[in-house]
Amino acid sequence: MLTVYSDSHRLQHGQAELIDGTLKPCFETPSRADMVLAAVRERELGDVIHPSRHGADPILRVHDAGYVRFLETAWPRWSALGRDYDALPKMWQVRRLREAVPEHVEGQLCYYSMDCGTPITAGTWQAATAASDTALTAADRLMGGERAVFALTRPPGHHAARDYCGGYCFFNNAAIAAQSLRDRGLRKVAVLDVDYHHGNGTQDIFYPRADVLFLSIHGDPRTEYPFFLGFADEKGEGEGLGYNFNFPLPAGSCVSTWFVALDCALEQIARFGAEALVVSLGVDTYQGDPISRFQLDSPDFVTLGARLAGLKLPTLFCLEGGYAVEPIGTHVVNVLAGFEA
Ligand code: SP5
Ligand code: ZN
Repeated sequence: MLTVYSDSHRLQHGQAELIDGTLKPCFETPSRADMVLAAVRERELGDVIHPSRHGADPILRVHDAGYVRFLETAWPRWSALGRDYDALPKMWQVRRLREAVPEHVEGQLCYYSMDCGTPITAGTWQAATAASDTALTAADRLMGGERAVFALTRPPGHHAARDYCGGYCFFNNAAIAAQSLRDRGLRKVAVLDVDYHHGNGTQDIFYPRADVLFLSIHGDPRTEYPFFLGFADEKGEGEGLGYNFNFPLPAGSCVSTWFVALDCALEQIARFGAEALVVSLGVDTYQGDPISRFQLDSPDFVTLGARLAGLKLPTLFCLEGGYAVEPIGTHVVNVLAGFEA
């Protein structure tokens, strides 16, 4: 399988995230992508190519223009205030507060963020645009006839909604790729999110639409991040009603429960008549993940890949979460090798 990868991911190297009430070193680190690339090479998955630049247009197909401008200008404006540390928000636009976009970078940071775990750094813009270029280059190759392509995207994307960042995500790489496939002529695209956390950003982007089916299997938001979206009764709106499927599972759910949900999701994708599949591939479902609570073990990721291959669709994988850094490469490549077996 072809892999698309850019070293520019290293430019996103946040210092700290707010977790359990204190600032802790970021779980989302450059070493994650380094480990995945090392496993791709070691297991001889296939060629590794660099992304080509696609500019802002394909990003603006799924993200709000004001949000994109904010991400581009946030660091220069923040550092112009004499701040040489990462930008993190300190409040949110909650119920009954004004919805107007503030003028000051500090206010905009709060307005355009979902949490305090997603630091904007000197290199965030470059890293995030390189990640979306990685997904877009993978989409190009898929349209060129590849059966499957792996976009080794970092920072991840699935928590990034139309107009906010969060959950370590800035641009929604999987959504940008799915939209690109639509814009190049595919009529129906499915996005399946197997990360431990609900893909709130991808759901937000495609919620009113019937041309992109979104499905997510994740820890139940009654107890798990991102708390405010990902319930089973969220089914889409307007024309999109019936084209959004959430499979929330209790934290601690066993492997067989997880695979039952996967089978339900796969059945819906087949029924929909998808012409291509985009997989938001988080491996934080692993039993040893430090911030998640499912039970998958290394061989289960091979099974996941094999099940996905059963759909017989052109498939684009985008890397999302997975915070047990040492085995992350094994788990990701297990999925991809299981797909190809
Ligand atoms: C892409 C992705 O997987 N993003 C996940 C973001 C989750 N951030 C908040 C995690 C909070 C987990 N709390 C567990 C505390 C362990 N002591
Ligand atoms: Zn996750």
